[in-house]
Amino acid sequence: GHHSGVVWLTGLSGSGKSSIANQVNKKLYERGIQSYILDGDNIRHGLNADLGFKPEDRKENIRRIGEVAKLFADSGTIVLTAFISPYQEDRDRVRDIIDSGDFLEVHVDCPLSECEYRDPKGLYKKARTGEIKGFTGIDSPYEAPDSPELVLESNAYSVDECAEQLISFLEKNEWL
Ligand code: GGZ
Repeated sequence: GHHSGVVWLTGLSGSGKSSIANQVNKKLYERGIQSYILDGDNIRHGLNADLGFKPEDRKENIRRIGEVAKLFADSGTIVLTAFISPYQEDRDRVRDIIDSGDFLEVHVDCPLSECEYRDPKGLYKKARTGEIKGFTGIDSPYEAPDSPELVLESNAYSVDECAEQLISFLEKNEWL
């Protein structure tokens, strides 16, 4: 049997959190391990549709996601979350509600310049022109993790390599 818990990916918009989570999810499925992704698509459009991107809304977004992640982990699932989660305090609060050892903070570390270059949805461009206000990395802060369990350098490695690094880390820590 595997260990259930929460793999918390944090990083800038465009850093590759969702792509890596999807690749890890696929690899776990192939091994017969139950995992589930929480991301903007299934959370911000539903449960958190009432929240925007003001600091207090991001805080509440992360708080609710933490509670949902805890429930999934309690049910025996490996939860992969893919949210910017820019504030250390908010990530620490999630860590505090999850059983010790069952929370892995993973920094998907990609330079802002690269995220901005990728700009898959054109949002950085809109942030630069002022069409979007309070965009993370432009005019809203991103606090890199103080002491993450793992750092994935998504600019130096491919999505598949980052996924493999995460899987190896899970094996080393006896989650798999
Ligand atoms: C940051 C924003 C913003 C602002 C819309 N700041 O590339 P994306 O589109 O898919 O990822 C971003 C996503 C961030 O939502 P999160 O729930 O991960 O944020 S947080 O953890 O801070 O609550 C981006 C889009 O939403 N987006 N406006 N102002 N990202």
